[in-house]
Amino acid sequence: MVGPLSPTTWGRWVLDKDTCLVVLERITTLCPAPFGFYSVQPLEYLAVLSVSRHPKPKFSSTMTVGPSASPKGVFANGPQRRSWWKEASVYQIYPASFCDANGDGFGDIPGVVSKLDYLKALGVDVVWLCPVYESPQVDMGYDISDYRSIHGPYGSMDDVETLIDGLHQRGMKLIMDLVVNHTSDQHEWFQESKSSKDNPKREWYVWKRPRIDDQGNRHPPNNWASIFGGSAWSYDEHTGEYYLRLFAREQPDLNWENPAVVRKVHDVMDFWLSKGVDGFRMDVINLISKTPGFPDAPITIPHDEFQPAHIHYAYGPRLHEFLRGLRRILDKYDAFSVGEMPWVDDERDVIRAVAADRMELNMIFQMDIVSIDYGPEGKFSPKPWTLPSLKAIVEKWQTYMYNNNGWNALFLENHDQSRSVSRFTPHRPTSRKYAATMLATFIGLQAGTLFIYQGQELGMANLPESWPTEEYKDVETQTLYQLTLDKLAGDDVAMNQLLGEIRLKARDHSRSPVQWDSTKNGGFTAGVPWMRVNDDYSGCNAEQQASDQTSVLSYWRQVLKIRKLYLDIAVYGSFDMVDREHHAVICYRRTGETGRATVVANFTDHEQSWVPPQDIVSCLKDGIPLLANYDRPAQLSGDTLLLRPFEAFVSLETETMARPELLQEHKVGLLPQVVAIDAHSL
Ligand SMILES: [Ca+2]
Repeated sequence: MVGPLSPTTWGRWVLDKDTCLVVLERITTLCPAPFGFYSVQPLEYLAVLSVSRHPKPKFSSTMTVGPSASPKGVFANGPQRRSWWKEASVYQIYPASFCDANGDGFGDIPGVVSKLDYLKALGVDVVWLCPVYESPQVDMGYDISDYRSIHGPYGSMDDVETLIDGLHQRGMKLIMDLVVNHTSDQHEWFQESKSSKDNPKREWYVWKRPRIDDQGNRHPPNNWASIFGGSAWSYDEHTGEYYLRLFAREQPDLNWENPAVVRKVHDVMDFWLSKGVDGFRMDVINLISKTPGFPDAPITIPHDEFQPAHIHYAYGPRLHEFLRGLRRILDKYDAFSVGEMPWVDDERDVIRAVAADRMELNMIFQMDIVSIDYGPEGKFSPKPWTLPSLKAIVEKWQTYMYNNNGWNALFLENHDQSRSVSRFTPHRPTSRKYAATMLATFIGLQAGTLFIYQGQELGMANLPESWPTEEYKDVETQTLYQLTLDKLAGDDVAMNQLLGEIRLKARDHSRSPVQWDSTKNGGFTAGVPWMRVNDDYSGCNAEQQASDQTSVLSYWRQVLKIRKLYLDIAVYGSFDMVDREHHAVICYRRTGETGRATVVANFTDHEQSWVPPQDIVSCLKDGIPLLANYDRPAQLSGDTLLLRPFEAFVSLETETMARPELLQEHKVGLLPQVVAIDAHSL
């Protein structure tokens, strides 16, 4: 049927009575098919043709994938399907550090309620609230002991209902965390499960008999390592068996092979969705299906008793079935889902979970950007990164999702990452707002659903270098520091390197309290904050920035408005990277049916000369400036663009350019509206 392609290029056939779905795993040549020849670039992957068996076959669905795939390729993509969650901007709240309403030093839900007008003014559509459920807080709320009640210090169920109502009254939505790979060991389900081998809930968790060696010694049932170190199994003396826990011993894994567990998870989702919650961020959702039989993991660390076992749980055999089950519940409410899927690196595996036709997740958090500086030994080993490598990641996911009817979640920060302005730019205090607004431009004009983490909209930075390690509260940071101190005592060079990495990447940086005003503790609490407020709060806080048209906060408001005003371009448009190689300047274009935006950003703290391609030059000459972080336009000298430190702007060509009356119709006033920042303060 398809001439010179060898049988190995045919991935698999899926047949039903009417159609024959052919999946080509890899195409490296001109590809003849019953409908003519298709020019496919070398090393493009995975073309899916749906071919009717009727006499006049035609395409019903096509995809091209791969590093060289182009939106203008032969398999043209149809228009992007529109959905409210694609057009939404999401604001993530880490409740302990957001706002403390009762003065006990911990943020709480009434604190969130008190800031709803602030969030509305920012222009976000959705609030994602990290776990606030009943929990012993072994893992900051990701160990839930009751899915239907609220952790006391955060507030009450009434407070959650007030929050939902307050958001809905303002036209915003709420998504909550769904943590269902595991529960807390204090959950009543686990308490019952461990009470005896014949308890009805025994099979709600994964219990296995010990492995006994030739000398009669007891061992865990297999060699899987816990993600937190040591064995993935904990022994229960009372019943003489081990239970599986991929994370802490206090976080037993639920047994998704048991239909009763799946039903209970669906019930929990129904409970919250019927209360008015609009969707979920799903914690480590790819781990819910494990290889049956729990075989040993391959030995990749020869001297360790326990081995990384991602191969047996990161992409298990029933994952897609389980995700479709979750989706059926979400669809009853037109609700939203974003999945966390660690250790799934292959884009083909990702698309199987997020492509629109798959009816699984809406999108996942893909981690390539936020692990760009992970060294050979992980997060806290150093690795210099380059702008071309960042551009390659951006281009890969932007074009891949566009071409495959998938969707990106755009983010530079969250509760597990440090502050982006400190991590990705070499800014000084005087240039911070340029750097922060440059990053807002870089991420904010890409295709996908935009996620902003609390304080990012203020350009909040990492903790001061002068702070001692005792100010770092995160168990990850403290454990690593103490272990390394024990191991490397006296090796000042190695310890200083570690400290440098902690100051750059520790999770503590994003967990310091939000800086609301210049009063004591940045207005976060009237009491003693659980974690020290960053020293810079008097110069970097929401109150001051709200009334300053040149602030980082004002700039973010503009970015969010532009996404709304130019949905066709900024949300649904195609993506083209312009100059892949330039070491300092990033330029990309977004093209929709009504126009095109060109985004330019200087990632460095000094001036750059850049010679753009000719069509970019004409766009810069003729386009209207939609957004810029300097008050005067970048200078074009001949064909060379001169960019100031961290300069970023967006230039727009659209059919409405010559028709100001159309611009008048926009809800937020005339464009272009350029945010002016005083260049002399650099
Ligand atoms: Ca409180």
